[in-house]
Amino acid sequence: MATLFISDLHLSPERPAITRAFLLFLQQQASKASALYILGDLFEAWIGDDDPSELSHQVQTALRNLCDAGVSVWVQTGNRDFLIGSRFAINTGASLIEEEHIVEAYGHRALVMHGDSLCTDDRAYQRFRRHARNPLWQFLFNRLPLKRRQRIASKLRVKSAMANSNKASAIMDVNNQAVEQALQRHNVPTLIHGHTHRPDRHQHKGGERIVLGDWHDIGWVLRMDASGYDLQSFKIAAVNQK
Ligand code: LP5
Ligand code: MN
Repeated sequence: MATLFISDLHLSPERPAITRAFLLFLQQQASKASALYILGDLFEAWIGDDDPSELSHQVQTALRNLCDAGVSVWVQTGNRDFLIGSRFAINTGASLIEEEHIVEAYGHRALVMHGDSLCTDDRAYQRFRRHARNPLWQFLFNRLPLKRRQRIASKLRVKSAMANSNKASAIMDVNNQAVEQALQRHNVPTLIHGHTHRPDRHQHKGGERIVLGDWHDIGWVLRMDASGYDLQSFKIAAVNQK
């Protein structure tokens, strides 16, 4: 048995291959695990738990089936799907976890985060984040009609892509001091996160940082079991051809 970690699938109706790969992953791999942690940005953009789209329904049903099969599912939100809320949790049976959460299993202890809050050099993003996470803005956004929310989300995505194309790559990576402080704050030897789309394993002063990858032509999953951690990738096209 193992505990699995994934993040940054960015599921959207425009990329059906990723959704198919995710559904296969749940059936074939996650169903054999003891727990699945989704560390944010499962969706390209989540505009509220009342979204009646086919994708939203399909994904929630698949997660519900996994939970019903006895796998514990934990969902952390990212900068694209921070509006996932209690209705999603009830529909799926998954537990929503805080933005800094400790996982203890198989003799390991790890801090899991989406990763965006570690990118402290990206001042423009951190400013945007403070507004987007403001409960008042979220309350007002949630009350807008669905179509309007969809339009705002698409506009934000375009603005974000434009802003990113002008940012130096290093600014969009984590800040080492923020990483070391997080390891120290929680007194853990391992930090697992996504967001930066730079899958790798790094040694820091206070411990190891394992970075999950985003799903595009390949998918990424981190396995944690009694023998340690294993960051694995797999071809998404190959999964779909089966
Ligand atoms: O997401 P990605 O990978 O492109 O870049 C992120 C940061 N960008 C974001 C923005 C999201 O992509 C937007 C998705 C929203 C979906 C949900 C809608 C709910 C809205 C609820 C509001 C209460 O997270 C990007 C980082 C990058 O990661 C790397 O870390 O750099 O940060 C930015 O791009 C922020 C910009 O620097 C500044 C933001 C410009 C937005 C201006 C607001 C104008 C409002 C227009 C609304 C009509
Ligand atoms: Mn992200």
